[in-house]
Amino acid sequence: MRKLGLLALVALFSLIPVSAASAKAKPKVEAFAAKHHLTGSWKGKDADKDGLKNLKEFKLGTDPKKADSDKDGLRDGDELASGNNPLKADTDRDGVKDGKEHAGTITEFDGETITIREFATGKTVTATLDTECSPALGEDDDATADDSAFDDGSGDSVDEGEFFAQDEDEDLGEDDESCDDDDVLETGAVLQSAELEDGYLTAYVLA
Ligand SMILES: [Ca+2]
Ligand SMILES: [Ca+2]
Ligand SMILES: [Ca+2]
Repeated sequence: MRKLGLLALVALFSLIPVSAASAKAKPKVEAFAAKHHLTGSWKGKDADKDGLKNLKEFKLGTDPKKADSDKDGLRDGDELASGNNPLKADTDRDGVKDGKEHAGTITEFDGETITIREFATGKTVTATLDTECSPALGEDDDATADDSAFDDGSGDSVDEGEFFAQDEDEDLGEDDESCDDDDVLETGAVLQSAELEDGYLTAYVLA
């Protein structure tokens, strides 16, 4: 009798963690939905229109009602598209917020015409590629051009009005006649910066 009683006790204890675990998993999703006032078939919807469905936001720990959970200027969906952490404002911890160093992404490129989507506005911009390289490329690292339309702080400068794309590899500047732009211009590539001025798009592509 005593032995049977012990077995029963062991069996009872071994059941507790299992039922506790399954009971816990469900309320977590439900608590998330309740906290953010998500009802009905909320899992497949994108309440804050940031490119991430609500269930994905639950899994990531981001806010389904805030497009930019960590307030760094990048929408949660764009954080993933650009390889950043949607819960850290400065993913690479270089002192510059993610939104400041990730301007957009290339959505289409056929060798001549390029389309980018700006993270900040969500808008797309299409431009014809000017394959000429800026004369400023390959010069000294110091940003010496006074009329530079763009300075990302890395020292490279770009002449105003010229469209080109360049990655961060300084070797690109060695040959001004033919920059290897095509190597970095591909669908899905992330832009470090993109500036549209007087009909010219100047962009830097992250390597
Ligand atoms: Ca969302
Ligand atoms: Ca969100
Ligand atoms: Ca971030």
